[in-house]
Amino acid sequence: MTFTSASDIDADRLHDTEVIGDEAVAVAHPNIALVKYWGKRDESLFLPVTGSLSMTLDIYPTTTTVRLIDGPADVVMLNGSTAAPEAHSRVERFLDLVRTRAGRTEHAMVVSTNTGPTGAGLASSASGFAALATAAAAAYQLDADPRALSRLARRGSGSASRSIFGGFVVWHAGAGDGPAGDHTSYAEPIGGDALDPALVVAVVDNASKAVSSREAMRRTCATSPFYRPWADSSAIDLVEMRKAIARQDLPAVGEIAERNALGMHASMLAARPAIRYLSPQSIAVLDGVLALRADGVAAYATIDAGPNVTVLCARADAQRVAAALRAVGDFVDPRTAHLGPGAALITGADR
Ligand code: 2P0
Repeated sequence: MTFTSASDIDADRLHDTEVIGDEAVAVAHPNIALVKYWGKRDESLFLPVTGSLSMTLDIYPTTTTVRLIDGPADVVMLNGSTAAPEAHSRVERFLDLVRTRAGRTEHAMVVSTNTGPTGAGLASSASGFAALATAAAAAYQLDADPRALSRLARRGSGSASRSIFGGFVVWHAGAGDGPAGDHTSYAEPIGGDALDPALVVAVVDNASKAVSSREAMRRTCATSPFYRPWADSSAIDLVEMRKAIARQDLPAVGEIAERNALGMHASMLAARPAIRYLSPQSIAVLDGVLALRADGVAAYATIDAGPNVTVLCARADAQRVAAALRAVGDFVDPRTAHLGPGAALITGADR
């Protein structure tokens, strides 16, 4: 594991601070939803409209250090640079939540290194806030079991609630609003790892998206006449997906995942003004997936809030799928992922 310490990256920024001594390092992986989270019923508590189900990946980890400092403000370093104001505020607000719960007041230096594309619809905020929640809870000595950590991570980014756990994970929408919703909206692993699929991530564009998923889901909920039908059908997809995973039925898992994702994009296309993450390259990859199926390969697409397409298939078919996607065009750079682990603290020699 590559670990860059805070002092390696920006020793100067610590000149007017004193390290208090409490430090924790955590690693977390992104997850790809097979039944999507798209829409909040409560923006401040990050309560989703629907439940969702994901697969935690074993690629693109984020490593985050939280070090308590005796300084005037939080210091946030993302991928070796000082965080932009908006990202800084997001981290600061999250740390405020942790500090309030822990009854602590010290500021922190946060150093986060993400190995995947950031903000490109490949779940960097999921791995980022899952790692931050895990490291911050430890640094501030907040007593949090995995479910409490999942609820905490949710407050940074909804999808981060799922990256606390490895394998297949369901995030419950929860019941009610306010504290009741907050307590009942958490993620948990559901087993089913015997299915052991591959996800071939067809990266067609590494760039950060023009419209954030937060804004896009807000606009979709508020203006798309197709949003409610999608949300209603997604609730059915979630029930059917859990059954398909339990019976290790890869074609059913793939069909549900593909229809759920395309329905989500359809609801965005009907937003006013429309949100279109799909690019001509995305469509070319979707055609490639159809061609694979016509050739008898069980391959199914899912797409998050960006142009990159992720293709679900059997582990044994992953190389063939990656080769077929590469043949779609030079713009496709496939990476193969499998089921990955939940967020964890890194201790001692592993650092
Ligand atoms: C998902 N996505 O289920 C869906 C599918 C993108 C498309 O979760 O506002 O970054 O921070 O809660 O978690 C992206 O949304 O949004 C996302 P916030 P988040 O993975």
